[in-house]
Amino acid sequence: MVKIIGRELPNMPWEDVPAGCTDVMWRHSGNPIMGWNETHSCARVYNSAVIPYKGGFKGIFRADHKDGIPRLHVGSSLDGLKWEIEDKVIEWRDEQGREYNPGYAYDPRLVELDAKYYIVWCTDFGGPTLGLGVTEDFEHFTRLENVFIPFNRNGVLFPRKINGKYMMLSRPSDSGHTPFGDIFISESPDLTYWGRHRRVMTSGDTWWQGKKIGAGAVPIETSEGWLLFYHGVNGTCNGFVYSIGAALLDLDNPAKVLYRTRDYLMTPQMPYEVSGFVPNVTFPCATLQDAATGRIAVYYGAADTCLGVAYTDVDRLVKYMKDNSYLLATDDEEFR
Ligand code: BMA
Repeated sequence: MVKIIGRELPNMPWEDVPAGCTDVMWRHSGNPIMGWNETHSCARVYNSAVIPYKGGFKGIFRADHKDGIPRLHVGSSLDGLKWEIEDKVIEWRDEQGREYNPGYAYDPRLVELDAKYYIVWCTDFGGPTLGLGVTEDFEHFTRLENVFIPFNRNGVLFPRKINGKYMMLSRPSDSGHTPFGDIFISESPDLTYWGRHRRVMTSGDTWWQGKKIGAGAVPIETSEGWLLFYHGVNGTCNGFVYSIGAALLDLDNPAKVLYRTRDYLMTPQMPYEVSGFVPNVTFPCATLQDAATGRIAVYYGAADTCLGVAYTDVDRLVKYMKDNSYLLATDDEEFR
């Protein structure tokens, strides 16, 4: 049995695999769990991150406002499915106490690390790059140093130090819609200075992830390696299609890919995934998981319009990955 290494979370959202479903991941029957006009200022809530907090759940939500600009909001939930989103935008202060409000902020990831909650998001820094901030109570938010210079997106922090270093996955990009992109890893002694960059995974070969890839949710520590949900992008004549895949990274050296899904786990298929503000997008940003049962709930943005949940269990998924893995030549050691 493959085990999740971490806490038990008996109150996380869950539904058993539907009768007759042969897929490794299946959608929540009540999808989407949120979308248009959740609050007065939030036009659409989608690519967002959630975490267990004091017996319930907190989230950092990407909401595009009616001026079209994406911003970050706090949300709370008792069951991980019904959420109260705050209408006011997160107000950052830097470490000197000065106010900081990025021109735009999107695609947050959220991780508990050293008993604090860290947020990585795509921020305005004269071009998109990774912002980093921390909170202890989801009321006061401290902005830390930006992680990288532009252009970079899809920053995901590991939930613990590895060999004494903080580790972050990221996806160097361009200033626009980026028709390329691989997943890299960088390490830091202090969350300020980042280096020893390695390329972890490349796009290419299998069509669903042939254009670019990007880390999705915070990696889940398992007995077999770090389980990473990521997005893979295909370029069609009508634009990009964002699907969801998974990889298993070495526990001590997560620059090393052990297994990687040859086929996508999920691709835009449901009406709320294939139609919306940006059609054909499934974009994972967070998971909840229960170490006792191996249950995993994946939170993903759909069509840049709404938020969905999908389920899998770790034993079933890792077995599937081992049987259906497809490593690219460029995932090999010499390129790291
Ligand atoms: C990416 C990001 C995501 C978005 C996706 C599809 O570049 O901007 O926020 O979901 O494009 O539009």
